[in-house]
Amino acid sequence: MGCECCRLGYRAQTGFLRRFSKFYQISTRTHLLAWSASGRKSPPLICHSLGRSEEVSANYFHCCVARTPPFLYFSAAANSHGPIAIIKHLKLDIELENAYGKTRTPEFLAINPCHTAPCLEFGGDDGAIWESCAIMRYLCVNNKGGEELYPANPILRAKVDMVMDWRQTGLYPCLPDIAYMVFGMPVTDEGAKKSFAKLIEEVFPILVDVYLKDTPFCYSEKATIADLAIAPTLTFLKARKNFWAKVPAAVKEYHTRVLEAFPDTADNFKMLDDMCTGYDGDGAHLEP
Ligand SMILES: N[C@@H](CCC(=O)N[C@@H](CS)C(=O)NCC(=O)O)C(=O)O
Repeated sequence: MGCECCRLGYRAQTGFLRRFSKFYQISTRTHLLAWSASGRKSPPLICHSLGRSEEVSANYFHCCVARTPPFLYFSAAANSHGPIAIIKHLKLDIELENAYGKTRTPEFLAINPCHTAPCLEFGGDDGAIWESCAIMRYLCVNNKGGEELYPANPILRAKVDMVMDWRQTGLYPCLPDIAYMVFGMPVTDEGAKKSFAKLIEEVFPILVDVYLKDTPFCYSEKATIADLAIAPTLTFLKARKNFWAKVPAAVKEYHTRVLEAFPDTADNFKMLDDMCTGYDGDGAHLEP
């Protein structure tokens, strides 16, 4: 992302940068490219803060913040939880950027025409990738410690990949009608009941009796990205109180086990949990 301030050649003083970062609650990694202050007359600058480009101009103070990629654009939804958990677990130097309300903006669409979060922006000619499972694989393959979450053994890795594909094609399509009303999206009771019946009859038996048959996590003694793909999505079922009551104990225990394996992400998990358990609108008390 080009920055008008670079062209202008301003440079921040270290002390100012520190105060500015604290004031705006931006990380020290954020790069303050230029500033001018105290009545000095300067031309309008292009501000890239919060992923938006907007012209800023003030009488006494001009600033420009340009964060250094990579960033992970995330949402409150479960699709973002896996990538966030990896970034926190492996302590990666990747900034998190809330994509709420931004995914249909021209700036975001230029980065990700599929308008989805999570989205990992590399910056420059490298562009970005989206799709939560692709992001999780990329983060693990390219960072120290990643093998812990994405096993190197070819057979085990293939099974983790298989479970992740199944999550996208078998499990996830059952969830929108059950829970997307918490995001204000239209759903139907009929669709929710049908989806829940499929979860009970087909999806959960595969999860419990096949993927978790011999191990506490999918094909593994330790949590992997396959579990990060699956478990956070199960929180959605709490939006329908009477559905959640009928979720098998083994599925609930697995859900808890995985989320507890990533304590650094507890706040993100809790935000979705609060949204779902706190939902009391249409269909909240539907019988499955
Ligand atoms: N298959 C995608 C789904 C991503 C997705 O649907 N993200 C939603 C939030 S759950 C989103 O960002 N929607 C915003 C929009 O479409 O503008 C993945 O696994 O990452």
